[in-house]
Parts: sequence; structure tokens; C-alpha cells
Amino acid sequence: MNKSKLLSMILSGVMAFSMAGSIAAGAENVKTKEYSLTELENMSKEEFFELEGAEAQYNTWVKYVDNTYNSLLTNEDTADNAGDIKILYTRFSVNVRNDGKYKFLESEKKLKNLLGGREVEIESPVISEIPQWLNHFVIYDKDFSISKNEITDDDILFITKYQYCIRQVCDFSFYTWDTLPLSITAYGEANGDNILNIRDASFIAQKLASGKADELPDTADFNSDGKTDVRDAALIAQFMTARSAAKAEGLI
Ligand SMILES: [Ca+2]
Ligand SMILES: [Ca+2]
Repeated sequence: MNKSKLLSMILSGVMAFSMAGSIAAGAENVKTKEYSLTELENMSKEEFFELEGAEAQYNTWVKYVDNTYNSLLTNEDTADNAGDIKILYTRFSVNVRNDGKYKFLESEKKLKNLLGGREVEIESPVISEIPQWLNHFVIYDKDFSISKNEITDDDILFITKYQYCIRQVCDFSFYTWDTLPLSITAYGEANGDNILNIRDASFIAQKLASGKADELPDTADFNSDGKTDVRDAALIAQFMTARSAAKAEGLI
């Protein structure tokens, strides 16, 4: 198969996946209102609990804080001062390769809107300077601060609202109050040059077309579903397209 055929194969794959994604997103938007964090903050506890899953999530947080906050909050990395320890920021992390709702670049922009007004920094593979794959999409909220000694019901309610807000855009996989280092991994890397770009998508397509998928490295499984197929090539192409758009918009 020649290069232009390969490219058109990849692009048609990209179109198919993009369209499926936008149709699904469109359908979601019609039936669900998306609340900004400010709107959620302005709700009383009772009003907030009327939203789907909110009360259950709140109760999960209450249990979580009861069970584990001591170990999290006494982590030295999070301790700004030896005295009244403040947690400096929240970190919500999303595995962007297999998150059910996450859409390259669209989710970052939507979240910035929904979290507008707070000092929030979003790091994601799409808008990061890091040439390799930053494992997760991370949301830092630098306005957020909790005193170790007094996590109140209001703090928990706020965290629950924050989580609700994010989950309108993506299913974040974990949350920490500490400063664990982020891992950088060569996800998507297929052709051995250790740079993630469109050539990796082509390389995967080429190996698939010639029945040599078994020669591909494990990292070629971009969406982390345990197999390397055209979806991985399409997702890499989608990712590169989003990167280009982010660059064009001055976000990188
Ligand atoms: Ca490469
Ligand atoms: Ca895969």
C-alpha cells in the first residue's frame, strides 16, 4: 500500500471516529445542562443533591475523608509549613487515552469555561510543551486550600461540586491533594524514533496492512485497550490534529 492510500485510510478512520464522537457529544448536550462551578457553588446542599449522583458522591467523599485523609494530608510534599498545614491545590487527573467522555482539546476548553473565575491550570498532552506523552490530563486549582485540622462538611461539599463539574466533561480517574510526580510515558510511540507524531499512526497502519501487527511495541496501543488496531492509529491522528489546532490558537 502506498503512502497516500495509507494516509487516506487513516484519515477516513479519523473522520469516522470524530463523527461518532461529535454525534454522541451533540446528543448529550441536548438533554443535559452543563453547570459551571459557580452555578454549582451557588446551590444549596439540597438543590445540589437533586442532581443525578450528587448525594451518593458526597457520601463517598465523607467516607473517604474519614478513612484516608490523615495519610494524604500528612504527606511532607504537601506540607507548606510545619504549623497549620494547608493543602495548596487540588489535582484531578484524567487518563485521556481511554476516558469515556474526554475529547482532545474540546474538554480542556470546556473545563476552562466551566471553572472560569478560579485560578486553574490545566495540563494535558494536547496543550503541553512536553514532546512526549504526559500520562494524564491534570487540573490544578491554585485557589483551593484546606486546613489539615479542619476539613469541614462545606469543604467536602465543595469537592463534590468540583467533581460533578469536571464529570460533565470527562470521567476523571483519580484525585489527590498531594504533589505526586507525573509520569511521562511514550504512549503512541510505534516507529522507534521516540517522538509521537503522525508517522506513528502511519507506521501502525502500515504494519496492520501487512499483517505485522505483532512487530509493534506495546506503546502503540494508544487507547490502552490491550490490542493495537486502526483505532489506535486514528486516535493518534486525532491527537495530532488537536495539537495542531492548539498551536494555531496559541494554547501551546
Ligand atoms: Ca514515533
Ligand atoms: Ca488499542
